[in-house]
Amino acid sequence: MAAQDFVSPDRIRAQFSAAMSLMYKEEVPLYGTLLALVGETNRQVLAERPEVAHTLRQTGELERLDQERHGAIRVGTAEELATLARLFAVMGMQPVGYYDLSSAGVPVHSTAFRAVHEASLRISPFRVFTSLLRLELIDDTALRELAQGLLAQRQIFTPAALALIERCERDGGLGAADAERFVQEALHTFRWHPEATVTAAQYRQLHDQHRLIADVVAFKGPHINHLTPRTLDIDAIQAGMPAKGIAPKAVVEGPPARRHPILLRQTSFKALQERVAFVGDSDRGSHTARFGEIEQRGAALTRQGRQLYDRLLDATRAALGGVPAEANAERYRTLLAETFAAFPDDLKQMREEHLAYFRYFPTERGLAARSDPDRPLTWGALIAAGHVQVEPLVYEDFLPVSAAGIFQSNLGDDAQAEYDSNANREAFEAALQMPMLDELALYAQSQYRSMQACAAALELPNL
Ligand code: OOG
Ligand code: NI
Repeated sequence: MAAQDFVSPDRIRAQFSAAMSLMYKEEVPLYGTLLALVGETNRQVLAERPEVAHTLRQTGELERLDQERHGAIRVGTAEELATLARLFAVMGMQPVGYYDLSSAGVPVHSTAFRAVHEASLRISPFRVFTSLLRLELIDDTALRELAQGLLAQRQIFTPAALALIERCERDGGLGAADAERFVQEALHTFRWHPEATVTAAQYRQLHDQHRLIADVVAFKGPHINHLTPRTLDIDAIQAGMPAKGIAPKAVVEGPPARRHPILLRQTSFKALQERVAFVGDSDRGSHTARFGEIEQRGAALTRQGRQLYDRLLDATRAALGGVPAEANAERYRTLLAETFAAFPDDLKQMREEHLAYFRYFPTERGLAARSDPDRPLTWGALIAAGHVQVEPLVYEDFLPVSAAGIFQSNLGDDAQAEYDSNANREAFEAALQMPMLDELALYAQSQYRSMQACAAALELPNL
């Protein structure tokens, strides 16, 4: 097949994301309710705040907003992770960033598979937060061996999915029929299976060590555990959930509400009790696997910006003297707002102090002034004169403290195990069999391309 007959990986990803959403809607009816609430809220924000609509139109985020989702899965072995990386590569998704969650009592480390170029993100920003269970953190040898044995026996990919991954790697792409088949076959890996691979007694053993271990080890595959839509107003969602019969977690993770949102704010609702059939049991048991999450995305921060964010978040938690929960939620919100007053909430300042990444767009006035010999010649002056407009570059990744909070709110209080912080990026990369990309480098490249394009449009090649 000639290269021009291949479906672009971006299109395959868009198809997969839509198919996943459809599947999840059937599996988790509350997800449909959540999507309706998010859609309603987004329409309201766009109607009431034309400046938000303008920005999203400018950056191309408006078209992607309704489709925008991230999912999360947890796998058990290096081989599963490496094959997943190949599966995601068919859809143009690469591993970005490393997240160590062991310090937060969750025995996993993770990466995010996503598209990396702004043109691809515009077609489909679909991302999957992917965690690898760290069996080496389980000190009970017998239990570790039970888990390893169970994982060694399972095959989480269908034979047809594996064949299509190989074909894509060999030929350099997939034709339309193969791409469609690939989407259907890949979907099976993420499906919920109500039949466990263990007896009720084994499940209990795994569960008692850590609920997450049972979730990864006792089932046929890495069921998608949430699929998160993007809202333009997470505070409205948090407030509106109870009226729709959805109970949100106590606090919104991430930065406080701001005029110019930064990074990522997230909230979630409690996991569902699922019916499960254990091996050799006529009785059915239950397991909590899937939950709901909603997020609001803001500006990607530079290294300095991120350091400031991390410092302010640490300071907030130190002042709170504990983990945010139901009982101290109000105080946490107050402290968060007070502490983050130190983070500039003004685009000009955020740009001049190199706190965030931006996109640069030529304005009508800038284009009209191309032949004017007296026009401004620096970015700052061009922006001040209205020849260039800047918009924050949207954050496409995740936050480790938030992720830990999301994990924990769904694992329950009995699951708060203690692990020493032991980030092991090398081990994760070895399992993945490819390097993780550095998200800051990706944002910097994207910003650079936008400046180049803007300078070219203004016929100012030396900017
Ligand atoms: C992943 C939790 C992290 C996020 O949005 O930060 C996450 C999981 O529970 O498997 O999805
Ligand atoms: Ni999530």
